Amino acid sequence: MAILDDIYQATATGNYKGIKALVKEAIDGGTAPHDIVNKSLSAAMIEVGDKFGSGELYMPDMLLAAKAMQTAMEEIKPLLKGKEAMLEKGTVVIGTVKGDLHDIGKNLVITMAEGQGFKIVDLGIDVDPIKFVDAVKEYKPQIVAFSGLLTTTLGNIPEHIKALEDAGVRDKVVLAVGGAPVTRDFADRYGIEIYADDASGAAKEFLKVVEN
Ligand code: B12
Repeated sequence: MAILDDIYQATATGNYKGIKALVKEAIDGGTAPHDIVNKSLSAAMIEVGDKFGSGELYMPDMLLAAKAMQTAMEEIKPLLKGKEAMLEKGTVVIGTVKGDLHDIGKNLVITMAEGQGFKIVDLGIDVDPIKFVDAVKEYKPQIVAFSGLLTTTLGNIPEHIKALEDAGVRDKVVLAVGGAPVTRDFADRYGIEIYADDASGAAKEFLKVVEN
């Protein structure tokens, strides 16, 4: 579909000024919001990351692409939250692991989980392990979710888990992890129950926890 290609290009080239109009056009024309997120926005971010990795694009290009995606999400977010959102099925504490500043994927997971009726406690980026512990004590969530995009800072995951164990709350929650470099194997290695490779998958896994 041409409009999905146009939104893909606008994201990949960081055209944050033009992207809102394109997203509106797509929605008015009946394009599903999920398709815009998966086929245009997320797909373009992968291309940008690959090109950054190979030296074809630079940091400002990544920042502009991120801004374009975030601008597009402002239009799409309200559409992803259905009437389910009124139900409050459970609580998820979520944050980007210590040392990591990436939050676009985390925010997408939040949007999808809110759309499924979860209350979200968003701890933000570069979250210290103790903040997760404090949030578990305060909000008594069913799920604690870590987002991580850097292979280096994913190395902090054991520290995050140990903090929960030391505080005696690890067994009171189901853990989840995700982010581009994360795999099922990685999750298994640390005994993390939930892994999903996209935001809809994450929300589906969260639902299984509260429906069991
Ligand atoms: C945008 C971006 C940035 C932006 C971030 C803006 C922001 N507000 O987030 C900026 C420009 C700030 C940035 C900075 C850096 N970045 Co960067 N960045 C990216 C890029 C291009 C896209 C990431 C993204 O938003 N993707 C779109 C979202 C939707 O996808 P996602 O995050 O994977 O999330 C989805 C799933 O993974 C899943 N998910 C996510 N979280 C969770 C959590 C749970 C619980 C579950 C179940 C699922 C789940 O659902 C999401 C939705 O479908 C990636 C490339 C890539 N391929 O990932 C590089 C990338 C991650 N960055 C990289 C690097 C190296 C950096 C820098 C170190 C660069 C530098 N030299 O300074 C810094 C790091 C700063 C820091 N300390 O964090 C590398 C990491 C390499 C590695 N192996 O570690 C990548 C892979 C680029 C590359 N190829 O080199 N970056």
